[in-house]
Amino acid sequence: MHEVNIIEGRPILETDARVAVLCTRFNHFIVDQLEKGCLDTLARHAAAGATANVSVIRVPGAFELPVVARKVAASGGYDAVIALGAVIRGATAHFEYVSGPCASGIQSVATETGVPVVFGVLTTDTIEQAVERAGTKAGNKGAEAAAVALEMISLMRQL
Ligand code: INI
Repeated sequence: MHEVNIIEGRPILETDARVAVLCTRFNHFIVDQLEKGCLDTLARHAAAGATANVSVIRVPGAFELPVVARKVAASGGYDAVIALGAVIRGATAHFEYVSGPCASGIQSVATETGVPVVFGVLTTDTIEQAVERAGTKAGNKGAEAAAVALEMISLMRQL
């Protein structure tokens, strides 16, 4: 086997890395837990003083995440954006109208601006499933999103 050059991100929040965490107010009971998991993971992987460059931005609902993510990403002031929210089918008659545009909008922002925008939005059938993914038996989607953001910041810096 010939040697290959492997390029991969390291899960470290460097002092000069700027991260925006967008949190929806809708379903805040769940999203507050995602925010906690996210900030905790960032802090645990942060170089001394690095969390000073982490900003939390509150957004009305998941439908608004893409437009806010676009403004933040296009500002040039951030290395990654983490979008946190919860869309719960049982709680809305228009689940598809909110979750679909949210997911595709966030992906468009990332590809169009070149800034990683991490999809930390729960899309579940029930409130119980959302609770399970917000720091109980199925982990914490906010913490997972933070880990992805760290890896992506490091990866993008090497490319
Ligand atoms: N927003 C959410 O973030 N999650 C939901 O489950 C949800 N439901 O149930 O409708 C939701 N709706 C609000 C939406 O995101 C917008 O804020 C609203 O439609 C105004 O544009």
